[in-house]
Amino acid sequence: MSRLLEGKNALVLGVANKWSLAYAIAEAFHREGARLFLTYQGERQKATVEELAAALQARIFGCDVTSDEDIARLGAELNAAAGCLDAVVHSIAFANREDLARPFVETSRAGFLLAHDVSAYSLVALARMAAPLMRSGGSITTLTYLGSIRVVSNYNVMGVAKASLEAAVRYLAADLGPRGIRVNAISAGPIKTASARAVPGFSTMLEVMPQRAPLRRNVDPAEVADVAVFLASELSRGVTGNVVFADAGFHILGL
Ligand code: 1JT
Repeated sequence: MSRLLEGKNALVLGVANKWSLAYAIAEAFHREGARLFLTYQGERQKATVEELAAALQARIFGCDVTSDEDIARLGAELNAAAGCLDAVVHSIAFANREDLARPFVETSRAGFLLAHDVSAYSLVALARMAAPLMRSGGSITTLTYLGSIRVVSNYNVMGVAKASLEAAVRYLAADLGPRGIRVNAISAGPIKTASARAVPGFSTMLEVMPQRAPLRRNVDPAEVADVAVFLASELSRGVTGNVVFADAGFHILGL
């Protein structure tokens, strides 16, 4: 069986630990023959990401996506190490815990800007850095959640940041399409990652899925990762500006 990402250079941002969706995606990319470049944020994560990267024969680079300087340095490091890039996976989001726990109407200006900077603007900045490295076209994929288009309890400012992220996917797809660069999002169902655990009421979401979702179950990181493989591969060469739901069908429900 030929592998779907054989010989492709892929940058994956957002690996924090082995439960990260970004890590499941990196594992699937490795399985499919990609050469991997992972980023970590800050010295605290370095050792963890270093260890995870070793298993995937991946190179690692430090990058805080709120820093233009860090993104420029990452671009230069990738150019030196790989010369060109075929795929980018953006699996990064942040909001203050208080902003998730409080009603959306209470969101502070600083909390709103931080959530949007880390979770949405970072995709724009990374796309601008990556595009010149995607010399023979490429694929950029980000991760989103249903809270962008529906009101989900406790998601609050993150839902608004994800709405911005999904709109950015469409505008980036239009800008970069003429250069053969596709931009898409995966809307994952609830999955128990470290980020998710930090959110009040998250367990309820996991319990509702087996009762209500069309497939009557939760999704796992490997299923999200396989959609990411598809979006980075030639199988999706005609797909751009899209949001693909990997959520056991939950998003279709009215009720
Ligand atoms: C962040 C967090 C972004 C949790 C996230 C996220 N995108 C999805 N999740 C999981 C989730 C969270 C809630 C939810 C459903 C899924 C936490 C840190 C900031 C970034 O609704 C109950 C709240």
